[in-house]
Amino acid sequence: MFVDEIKVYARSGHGGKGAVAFTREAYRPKGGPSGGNGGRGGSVILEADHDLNNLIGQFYKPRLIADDGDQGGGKGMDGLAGKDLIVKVPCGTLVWKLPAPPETESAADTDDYNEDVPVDTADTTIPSAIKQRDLIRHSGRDRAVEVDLEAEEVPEKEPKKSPGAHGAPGEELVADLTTHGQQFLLCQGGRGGQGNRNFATAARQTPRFAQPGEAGDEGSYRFELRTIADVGLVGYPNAGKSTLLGAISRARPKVAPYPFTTLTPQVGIVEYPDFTRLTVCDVPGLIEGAHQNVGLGHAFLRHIERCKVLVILVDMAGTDNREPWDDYKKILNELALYDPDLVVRPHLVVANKMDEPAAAENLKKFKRRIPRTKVLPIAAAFDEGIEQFRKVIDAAVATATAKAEAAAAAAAASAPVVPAATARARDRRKTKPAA
Ligand SMILES: Nc1nc2c(ncn2[C@@H]2O[C@H](COP(=O)(O)OP(=O)(O)OP(=O)(O)O)[C@@H](O)[C@H]2O)c(=O)[nH]1
Ligand SMILES: [Mg+2]
Repeated sequence: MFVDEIKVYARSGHGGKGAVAFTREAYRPKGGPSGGNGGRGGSVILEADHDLNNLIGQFYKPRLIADDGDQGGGKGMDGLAGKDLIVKVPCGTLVWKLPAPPETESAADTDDYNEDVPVDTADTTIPSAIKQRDLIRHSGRDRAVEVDLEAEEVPEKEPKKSPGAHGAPGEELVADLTTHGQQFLLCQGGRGGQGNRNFATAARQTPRFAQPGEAGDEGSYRFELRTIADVGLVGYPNAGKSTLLGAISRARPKVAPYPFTTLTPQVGIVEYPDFTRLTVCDVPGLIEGAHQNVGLGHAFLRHIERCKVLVILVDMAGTDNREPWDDYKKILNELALYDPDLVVRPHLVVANKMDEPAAAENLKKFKRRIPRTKVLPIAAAFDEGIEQFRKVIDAAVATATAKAEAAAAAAAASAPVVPAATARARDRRKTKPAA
């Protein structure tokens, strides 16, 4: 099972309470306060791990609860700290904090409501075949209200939508774990309380109180995996994406002549003679209306969001009477509807199935209809054009990386830099009292 999105509840440990204790031993009848401190609660920590490729671990354990700290003891003994809970997640996991649920109506409020409508004096009745009967009935403290289901409006079920590139409304992005070993403190453990020996003073030699421990953090989160790959393969189902991935890497995704063969993203590694590597991600096919959840919907597009280069693979043979130029436009449209940023991302157009008789004619028509787009013709199933494809994606990724680095350097250069000496002088001026 492939899990790339999961909601979890996380809670760190409660701090242990401080102890109230006094030393009594031979030759020290009034040894003074000796209550130890409570231990701190364990924290919930997320750690990125490159050996994982999906969030299945959290599917089976969606409640991430760390240990509480132990309470302090006598003789100055501090309580044991709660053990931190380290949760491994795949590299590329985004952590969204979900909004807190609205407060539910308390029992007291419900009682008030019932007081307003005294049960015994309620004169609302509905006719029945035998006799008039109460609309509101009760047995002991439990009361039931009869509801006319026909009159009630049943809200229409909305189709489940993916939260999109920027999360669902109300969600806040709190972490993005991209590199192996990177950690994020999701919930900080509560502090332990101080024991009474900390409160002894010359004037108060027998403090009979101690601090309680503090509660830890808690909250609901959504973990979302966005695969980290250099190149993303997108296209209609059956265009030959998996065949192409198998031809350029050692990945062996399932290939079959029916749509939606690939149900989960597949990542392959392309190796070059100079020992450089590229990661290529094949996502399930897209069709028109994917933004309305048609087919497998937009759910898997999150896996190509981080790709430096996109490859739009078009079935140039026009299988099932489809028109390649239409497929291309529809794919661009679906990408734009998911995230407009994806369309301006560098993308290559690759024409597959060029071994088929109709492909050459279709390619000519494609170039006529979409003139300014360069198309690379290949036949993935027969290894034709594969070597050139490997070179083209290598060059495109190198260009995209260089551009991104230049943009980052320009952004860093345009940020105002205050020399250290100037900053120190400014701070001195700020703190210096006026003469
Ligand atoms: N003639 C020909 N057939 C091809 C070529 N490449 C792929 N095919 C066939 O096209 C069919 C679909 O190939 P897949 O690689 O499964 O297509 P896909 O794009 O991964 O499809 P989904 O996983 O359903 O989205 C298979 O029967 C392949 O054998 C090609 O270059 N020429
Ligand atoms: Mg496939």
